[in-house]
Order: sequence, then structure tokens, then C-alpha cells
Amino acid sequence: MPLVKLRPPSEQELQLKGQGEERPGPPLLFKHHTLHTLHSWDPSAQHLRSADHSKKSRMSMIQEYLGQLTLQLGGGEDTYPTVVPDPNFDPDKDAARIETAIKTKGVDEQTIIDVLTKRTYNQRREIAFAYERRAKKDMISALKGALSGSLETVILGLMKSTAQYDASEIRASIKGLGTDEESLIEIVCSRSKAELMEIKKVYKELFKKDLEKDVCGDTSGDFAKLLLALVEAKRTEPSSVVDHQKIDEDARALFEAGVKRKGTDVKCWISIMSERSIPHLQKVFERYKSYSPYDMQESIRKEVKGDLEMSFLTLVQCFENKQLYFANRLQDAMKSKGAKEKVLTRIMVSRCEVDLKKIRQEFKAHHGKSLYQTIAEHTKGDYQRALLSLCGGDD
Ligand SMILES: [Ca+2]
Repeated sequence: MPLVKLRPPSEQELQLKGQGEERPGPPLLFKHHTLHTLHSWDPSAQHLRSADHSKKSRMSMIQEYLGQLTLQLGGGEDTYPTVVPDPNFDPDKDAARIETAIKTKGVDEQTIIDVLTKRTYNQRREIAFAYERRAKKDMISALKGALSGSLETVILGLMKSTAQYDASEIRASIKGLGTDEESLIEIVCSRSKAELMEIKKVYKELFKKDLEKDVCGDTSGDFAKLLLALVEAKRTEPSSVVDHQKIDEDARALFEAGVKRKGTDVKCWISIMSERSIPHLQKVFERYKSYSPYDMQESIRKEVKGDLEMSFLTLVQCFENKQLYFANRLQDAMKSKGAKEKVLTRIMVSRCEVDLKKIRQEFKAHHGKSLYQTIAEHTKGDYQRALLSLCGGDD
């Protein structure tokens, strides 16, 4: 049993963990609990243990402590949404407004935007139920008929849950002739284990197919192997124990499989990057620099090419700072010639109830201008109004 290795994390470790999203719960709670239980199973702290602590009560305390750890480490991820529940929510009133807006000659897009971009997915779903009761027809079909173009894409995207939306985007990227590798990479390489597991479940419900099979069927070689490994969602949960030996082993293995040898042992890179926890990998990439003259991202650029290169880079960028990755992608999507509206729409719709607020902070910090201002400059009309509303404010 690795019990003896358990110890409360230091302030420094807790701060380091703040980077990834799979971080433990509030440090205060963690510490509080640790204070009460740690002594009782430290064999060197016999004198601290009161005489009436039977073996049984110690075991139950250990179990309680481990239960707490699992709850905090494997539990809910911190979210930084820009779209939050409307506190004065009235689905019947909203449904009536939508119905009137759809019936209005020329369609009242502004009302549709005002209502649907300021409600969470769960609230939008309630509005759809209320709409169906009132209008005796399906709200999504009615919206499809009333809206068009980019606004339609945003609003219909919002009528899906985040996992349904991601699953549909993956499906769209592999369906038909050819594959939209860029979209596929963005989604599969940036989503957390919990998100991927939910996407897989929803994918099966929506399309009656296995995501694993579809992703592999449409790609090939090492790229397919990497995507499959990620979709299998085998990543370990973060541990409160920093395993320095394993960090060193992984760092050296990544170096020996890549920069040190002729060619690249891609299999080794895939297994480390798809199976280790994110806090662990953050430390591995730090350690990596003591073996390799190039950091991990430079090494990827030197060792592999094409879709495989883009996938590994996306992974490492997301391990290091996922919200910065999205901020950079938003910037590229808007700055590049022939603005990539698809990428802009996807990030705004898929992250507005997850971490868009933090993406906004990274955007402002790294690109000088706020996301709000940048969207205002590069888009127009109803599409712009919908995106700005999802953005939730200027910084
Ligand atoms: Ca090499």
C-alpha cells in the first residue's frame, strides 16, 4: 500500500497545480482534513496518537481521508463560465418571447439573441419544452426556419449541451469525403478526460456509433493511434503525491524516444502523453529541459510533422495553459485572412459555460486587446451581437 507516501501538499505544489484544470479542491478544506488524520497513520508519530485509537477507528479514518481525496481530486472541475443561470428565469415568459420573435415579420433576431445567449443550456432546454407546449411545435425546427447563416449556427449550437455540441462537431469533421483534421485535433486534444468520456457517451446516443471506431476509421498511422489513445480516456487522475522518480523517468523516456535517437519512438510519446495526469506532465516537461537542449514544444516541431505534430503541440499547449491555447486560437481565427468563422463560433459556443471567462483574461493578457473588442472589430450584424453577448463583457 502506498499509504505512507501520502502527505499534505506544500503551498508551492498547490500553486503549481493551479495551472491544470484537474486540480484538487480548495486547499483550506484539504489541509483542514489532513490535520486531523495525518498523525494517526504516521508510524513515527506514535506518541501523538491517543491510546484509545483502535486499529478499526484508524482504518475508518484512513478510508474517510482517502474518500475525501478521491472526491476532491476526481470531482468537479473549476469552471469559469460567461453564461450563467438567469436568476429570474421564467421559461414560459421566455418561450412566449421567442414565439413572438419568430412570428414577427422579418424575424426579431435581437430578442432571440437576448433570450438564448443569456440562459444556460439547462434553461434553454426548459424554454424549448415550454415553447413546444405553447406553440405545439418543436422550437429547434422553428428556429432553423426563422434564422439563417452564422447566427443560425450559433443559436442551434447553443440548443445542444456542451458534450452534444462537441460530439456533433467531431462527427461533422469526419463525416463525408475527407476529414477536417484541424477541428478534430482541437476538440480531441483539448478536452479533459471527464469531457471526453461524456462526449463518447453522447456520441453513441446521437449517432449510434463508437467514437473510437469513427476516429480511427477516418485517420491513419500514428495520428490515428494518438487520437485513439486520447479518446480511450486512460489518463490517470492527479495525485497529491509528487512522484519525483516517475517524473524523471518520463522526462528521460520522452528525450530518449525523440531528440536523442534517430527517428522517433512515437508509441512512447503517445503513451506518456495520453496516460499521465496533467499536473504530472507539467512537471515532466520542466524536468525534460534538463535532458534535452530543446523544450518539449521545440522537440515536437523537430521530431514529427503534419497532423501528428499539430496534435502533440495542441496537447502540450493545453497541458501548460489550456485557456491560453483557446485565446491564441481565437486570435488566429480572427486575424488570419479569410477569418475562420467556424473556429470562432465553435470556441465561443463550446466554452461559454466552461472557461470562457478565463480565456478572456488570457486573451487580454497576451494580445493587448480584449476579446470583446477583437470580436467587435472582426465580425458584424446579428452574428456579432450573439458572440458579444456570449463573451459576456469587455475587459
Ligand atoms: Ca529523433
